[in-house]
Amino acid sequence: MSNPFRKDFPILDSTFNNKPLVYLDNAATSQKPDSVIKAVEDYYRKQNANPYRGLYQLSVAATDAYEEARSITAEFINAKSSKEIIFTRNSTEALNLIAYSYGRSVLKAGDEIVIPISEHHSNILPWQQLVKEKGAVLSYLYLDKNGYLLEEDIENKITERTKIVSIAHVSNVLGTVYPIEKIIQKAHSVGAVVIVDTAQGIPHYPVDVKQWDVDFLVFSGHKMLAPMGIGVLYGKEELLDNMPPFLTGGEMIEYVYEQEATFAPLPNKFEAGTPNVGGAVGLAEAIRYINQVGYDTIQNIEEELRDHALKELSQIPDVVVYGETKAGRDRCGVISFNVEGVHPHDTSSILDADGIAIRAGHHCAQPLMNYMDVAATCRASFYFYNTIEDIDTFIHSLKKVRRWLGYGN
Ligand code: 7TS
Repeated sequence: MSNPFRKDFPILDSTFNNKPLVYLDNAATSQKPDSVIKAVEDYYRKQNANPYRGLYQLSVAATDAYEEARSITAEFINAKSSKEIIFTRNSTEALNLIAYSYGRSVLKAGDEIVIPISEHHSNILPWQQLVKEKGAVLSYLYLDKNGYLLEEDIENKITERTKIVSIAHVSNVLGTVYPIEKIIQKAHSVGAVVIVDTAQGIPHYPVDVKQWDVDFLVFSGHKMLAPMGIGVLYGKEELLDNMPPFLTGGEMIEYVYEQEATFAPLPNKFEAGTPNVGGAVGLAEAIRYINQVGYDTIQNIEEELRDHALKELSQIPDVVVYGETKAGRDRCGVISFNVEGVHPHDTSSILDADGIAIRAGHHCAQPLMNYMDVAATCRASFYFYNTIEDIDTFIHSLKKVRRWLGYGN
């Protein structure tokens, strides 16, 4: 294998049924390099204590490690200040925080929240709850058959009534890369704030919050080489400053009286309870690793994988690919497909027998499945440690699926 990064990921040496693991479920979670595993281990071996609370040196070391991770994260997305970085468990928690804190305090009856139909449930359900509570409206942007947002929807549905636009950077089902800058400009022109869910974006594309002028950004560490249980909410300082706390309790306070409390300044106001310091240390190391590899390299490898996979898939009769079937910069290496006449769970199980891990189901995007009029799809998703050989093994196995199920081709 010519990919120089594979050796850094110990799990990729695993075998299943005596077949080497072919891991193509990177949109669900990425694998972790040795350096991240070691950074987390070192933290627990040498620096673990409850941060902020202790006045002894070990607690100060834990606090320093946590705050260093925050600064590294701020720099990674070009935030103005590390006060704008709130650590959460994942993207889901970050989106809930925005809905319950920001959304609840600004939204009024009749106001509108606009999201694409392709969103992950984590970027739908918090808004559904909020609009019910407020008597507001959840309005959808729809897609053309290639998975791109309809121009007329962007033009006509983001209006003076729109208070929030919340959109994924990259679709977790179709791999479409959405026109974030255009959406932000349009939303700002009507005075709406924009939330970008880059859970599927930032593992593959650089993000610069200042260049985008985005109001809120969320992502999950575990999809970009870091451990599970650490996520990020970025918010413009002036927005975060004016928002009420989401969760309350230890470490997010300034002073607590019998009936009242005052809250800590940013970022601690939004980080109630003992934080995931080990996770934050792992995230900082993941960022170092990604920076070392470089987004240009990541994209070059992934584009080659994507192009090869789309070409090979197009040549298998009875395989239908959803969304954009041609390669292009606005489509990344997340490919949803079905084998005609075969339930996606069966396809996934047959591939699993060959050691190939893909996803099958609704991918937490049921409104999109309904819109596309399919119950479920298979999904293969790539990362820079995958190889052309991985794709070839996957394609080879996929070609057997209908035959195994007795279709005779
Ligand atoms: N937003 C997007 C665009 C996602 O793809 C996901 C997870 C989330 C939010 C939620 O992330 P979490 O870390 O809070 O769970 N997507 C997927 C997926 O496609 N398969 O498994 C998880």
